[in-house]
Amino acid sequence: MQKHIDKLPVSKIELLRKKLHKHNYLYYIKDDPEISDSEYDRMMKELIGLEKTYPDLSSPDSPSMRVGAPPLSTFVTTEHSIPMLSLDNAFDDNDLLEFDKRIKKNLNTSDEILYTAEPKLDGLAVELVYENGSLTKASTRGDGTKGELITENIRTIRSVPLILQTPNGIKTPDLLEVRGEVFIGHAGFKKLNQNQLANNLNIFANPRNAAAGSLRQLNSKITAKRPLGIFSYGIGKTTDILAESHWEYLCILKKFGFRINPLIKSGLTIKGAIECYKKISEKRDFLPYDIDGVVIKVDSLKLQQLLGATSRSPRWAIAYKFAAVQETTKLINIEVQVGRTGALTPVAILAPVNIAGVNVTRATLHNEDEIKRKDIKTGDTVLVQRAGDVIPEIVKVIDSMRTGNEKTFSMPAKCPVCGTEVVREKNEAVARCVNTNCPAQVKERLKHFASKAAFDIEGLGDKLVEQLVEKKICTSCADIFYLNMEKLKALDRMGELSAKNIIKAIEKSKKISFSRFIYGLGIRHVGENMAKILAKKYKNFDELASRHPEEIEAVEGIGPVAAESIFNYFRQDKNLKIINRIIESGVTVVYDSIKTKGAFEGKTFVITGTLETWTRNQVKKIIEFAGGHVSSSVSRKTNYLIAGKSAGSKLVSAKTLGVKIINEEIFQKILETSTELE
Ligand code: D41
Repeated sequence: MQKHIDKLPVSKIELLRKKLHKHNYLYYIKDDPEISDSEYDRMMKELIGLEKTYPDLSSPDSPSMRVGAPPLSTFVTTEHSIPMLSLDNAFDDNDLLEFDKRIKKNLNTSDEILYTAEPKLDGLAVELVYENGSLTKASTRGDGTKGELITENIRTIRSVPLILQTPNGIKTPDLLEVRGEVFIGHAGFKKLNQNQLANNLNIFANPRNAAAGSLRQLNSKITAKRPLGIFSYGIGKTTDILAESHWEYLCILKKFGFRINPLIKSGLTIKGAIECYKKISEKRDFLPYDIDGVVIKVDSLKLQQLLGATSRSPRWAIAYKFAAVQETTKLINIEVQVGRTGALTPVAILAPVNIAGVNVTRATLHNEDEIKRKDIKTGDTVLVQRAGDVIPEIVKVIDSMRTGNEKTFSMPAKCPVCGTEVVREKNEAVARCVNTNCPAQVKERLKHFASKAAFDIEGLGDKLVEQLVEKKICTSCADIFYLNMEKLKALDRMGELSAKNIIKAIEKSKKISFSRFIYGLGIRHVGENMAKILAKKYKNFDELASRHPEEIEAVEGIGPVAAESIFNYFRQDKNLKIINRIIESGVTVVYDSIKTKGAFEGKTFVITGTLETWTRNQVKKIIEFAGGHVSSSVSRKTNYLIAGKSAGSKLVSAKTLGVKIINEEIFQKILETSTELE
């Protein structure tokens, strides 16, 4: 009997997809629909029906994927192939003229430089990866180096092409990484909050928070219901794209079907860019989405390349920010905080006030001179401003509100925490507590050390750190690694389980990259990015500690002040002792120069004899990290025997079986040169 086989509706599905892609583009990118919404919905319904019946024909590129995919359990992080740098800021015309001067000086030219000016969307930067014309990966900017994989969420955004358009048969590149800003417009934001309210859910303070919350949904079906949009502003890594300017890049992106902000202007001199900033500022209140400034970019890609970047941002771009939103409130008190480096920072305690959607209760006062200059007194009514993510600050005192009962502030002569004399060095605006053992400093150093970007010790939060320091259980970061159940259980509100979890988290943190370790030390002027640069440049602590300031300063991305600070840090015996104690506790540093990951994939090692520079456990951890395995006895399957001093019977067996024998020195060499073992 012959079975009846349904003819697969391949061409029908393909046609529907093609039509839906086209009408999606006409609606969301061109803003010029050809068919009614109900016609679109009907086609989509038909497609979804067919894909349900024939699951083998489903495809990640299908327009139906915009409704969301099955939920994830966690987000996976992913590395950007080219770091997504930040933008430097300009706050007035003069900053912009200085930027232009710097560029001319760097390029050693007096020729006019041409710029593009684009509205700076107040959303979240993302990267979209297209392989052979299809969207395969999308991620958040994250820390610039690594972001979270949010592919399914991005697919739900209607203005993101799932497949690249190829008008007039333009060739699709094998690889195209597109960068853009995801945001929620005003109308969508209003509707979303009405909806949240109606469903008894929290409302979002502002469109940016709403966009961030929507992108970070594990369930993309929720994201699909959020009114997210995107404007693309640049290209990351790519193949096959020939362009000479940023403007050309944008035109190519437009052809591929990306939404490009219509207010972008190119071919501007610096004066023209300032004019453009003014025009965009005037339009700001009428735009259907939030912008917080104008990004000015050198147009020529060749000049961009010549200018390069610092560790933080490209030298060829700057964000000219709009003046921040301001409110008035009462300054109730001025507290003095002691930071990680001993710097005393006066902080204004304010009567709570909502500024652009955020509840503000504190503002930084920077330093004593700033308070004097602005004539700020306790009890004053002050104008407070908040700009983007920046800590709120006081703009000025409202003189007319003074009653005469205001109190003048003076910096304490002694540290408010440890009582040590406060020192303010010549040419420095900050006063410092010079006692490096000051509990406030130790606490801040510990918090920094355990923070996410450093040793990332879960559970070692502010409250715990305060107790550990106050009870003198930890006087330095190294003490963290000598905590045990007994010490932890003696603390207030510490149960058996919490203590166990903390010990576990500490153990977990003991394998750490060189850059995180450097960052965790909290050396003045060494941030995350600089720590990464140092870890790439220097093999290990010995090498880093032996360098002179001039040598360190010669490294791209490191300035003279940081170089001096790094040099001084390693000249202090106390610091070297802390590093040694940390390493002695069993912390394994994975050096950048050691491209271990996968280098020992599938290889079996046996360790024998007495090792001199490593503990057996360290060697084991490194091998396992690199994908290898450590076994206790030599067999034919053993690839390598690491032989220390006075090796015995295992060495004999290895020789008889023809197993390759290496000593510690060779093991280290293999790691450092990242030679793949054959
Ligand atoms: O509209 C924006 N928010 C925007 C952000 C833009 N129009 N251009 C940008 N260009 C860059 C460089 C020059 C570094 C490629 C950016 C950003 N960066 C950016 N967004 C978030 C961090 C950096």
